[in-house]
Amino acid sequence: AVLMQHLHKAFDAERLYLMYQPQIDLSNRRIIGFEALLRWRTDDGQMIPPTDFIPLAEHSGLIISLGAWVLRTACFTMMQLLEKGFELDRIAVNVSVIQFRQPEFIKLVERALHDSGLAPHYLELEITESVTMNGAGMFEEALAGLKTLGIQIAIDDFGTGFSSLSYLDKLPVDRLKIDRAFVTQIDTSAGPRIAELITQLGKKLNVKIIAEGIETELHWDVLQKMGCDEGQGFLIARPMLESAIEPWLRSW
Ligand code: G
Ligand code: G
Ligand code: MN
Ligand code: NA
Repeated sequence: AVLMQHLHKAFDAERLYLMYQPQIDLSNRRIIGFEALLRWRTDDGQMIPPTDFIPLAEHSGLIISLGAWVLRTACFTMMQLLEKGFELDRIAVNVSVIQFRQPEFIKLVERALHDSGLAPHYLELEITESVTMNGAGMFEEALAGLKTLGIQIAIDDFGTGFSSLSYLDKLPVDRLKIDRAFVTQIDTSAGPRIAELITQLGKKLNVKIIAEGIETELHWDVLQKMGCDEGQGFLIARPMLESAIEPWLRSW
C-alpha cells in the first residue's frame, strides 16, 4: 500500500518515464523502430522494475491513466522522429490486459493517433500471451476492433503462455515475439529448439517473428539463420532515453 501511494505520487511528479529500445531487421541491420519501456526512478534515485510496479498499477487501476499516458507519449515521440526524416516502420507499446478490457480502449488509441498525427500502421501494441488466451471471445472482439483502426498487433513473451493453436490461427496478429528465455536457451544444451519451433510456427501462420534479449553475435547469427525476421537486445542497444535516440540512429 505504501509503494502504491509512492507510485501514484511518482506519476503525478513525472518520476515515471519512457525508455526506447531499437528493433532491427536481422538480415540487413536496418532499424525498424523502437519498443517503449516504462521506467520508475524514485526520489532517492532507486530504480523500481516494471515487473514490480506494473502489477501494482494494474491492481489499483492506475494502469488506465498510466497506460494512456504511455500510449500518447510513445505516439508523439514516434511522430517527431518521422517528422525529422528518420525512416522507421513502427513504435511498439506494451499494453496491459486491464487496459485492453476497457470498452473505451479503442477510442483512447484512436485519440492518441489523432492527436499526435501518427498514421495507424506505425503503431504496434504488444500484448502478453497469457492475456490473449483468457476470455477468448472478448479478446477476439477487442482485437478485431483495434485492427480496423489499421494498427499492428504483436503477441509478447510468446512461448511462455498456453496459446491454443487453433485460436492463434484465427487472431488478426502481425507478429510473435520470442520470449527472451528462449534466446538465452541458445547458449545451453537445449540450444535453439524452441526459438526454431516458434519461427516455423510464425511462417506457417504467415506472421513476422521478432526475438528479444539478443545479447551475443551467436544469438543474432543463429536466429537469423533459422529465419527469424527481427530482433532487439543489449547487443544492438539497451533501452535509451528519448534524447539519445537521434544520436544513436545517426551512429548505427
Ligand atoms: O524493460 P523491462 O525488461 O524492465 O520490462 C519488464 C516488463 O515490463 C516487460 O515484460 C514489459 O512488457 C513490461 N512493461 C514495460 N513497459 C510497460 C508499459 O508501458 N506497459 C505495460 N503494461 N508493461 C510494460
Ligand atoms: O517483456 P517485454 O518484451 O515487454 O520486455 C522487454 C524487456 O527486456 C525490457 O525490460 C528490456 O529492458 C529487457 N531487455 C531488452 N533486451 C534485453 C537483453 O538483451 N537482455 C536482457 N537481460 N534484457 C533485455
Ligand atoms: Mn514487450
Ligand atoms: Na517479453
